[in-house]
Amino acid sequence: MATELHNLSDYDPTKVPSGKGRRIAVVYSEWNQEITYALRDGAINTLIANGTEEENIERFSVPGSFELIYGASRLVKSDKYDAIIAIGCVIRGDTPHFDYICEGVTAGLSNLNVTGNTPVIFGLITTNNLEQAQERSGGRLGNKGDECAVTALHMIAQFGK
Ligand code: DLZ
Repeated sequence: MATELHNLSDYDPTKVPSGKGRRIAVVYSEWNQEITYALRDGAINTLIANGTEEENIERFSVPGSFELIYGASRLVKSDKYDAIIAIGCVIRGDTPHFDYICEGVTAGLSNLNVTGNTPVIFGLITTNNLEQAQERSGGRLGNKGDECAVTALHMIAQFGK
């Protein structure tokens, strides 16, 4: 989680395993796209900066964060990827949808990590307002997409497939 003391984009490049030859899928939500595109691009740029070839990174869009579950599930089943990064942004409004979506996506992606053999990285931002989301998608607190990319490379290096 981002805090005043922890910037999401801070990492030590000498401690990040190389992404060379790794195949990584990035599935992202179109809902709140101002945020999710910035997260997606952050993840992709960080993967490339750490050696992943651009042609080995595939992008898949889904309408909303809830559809990340199905999208990531299909990608796990394809067995084509070393890791899958799931990116979405849910902003609390005057709707109970916030809680349902956050809980649903968290449970769905968690379940894929328990049952599948491809790590699914949790790139869902859940915030009270747009400003907090902006702070975490390239703003004051860094970019959660960067953190997801680094996490994916660590998981691949640690567990392989
Ligand atoms: C319906 C909905 C609402 C209210 N808010 C968000 C949101 O903040 N972020 C997001 O990614 N998706 C939202 N959605 C859409 C749902 O994720 C989903 O696409 C629809 O409920 C259709 O299944």
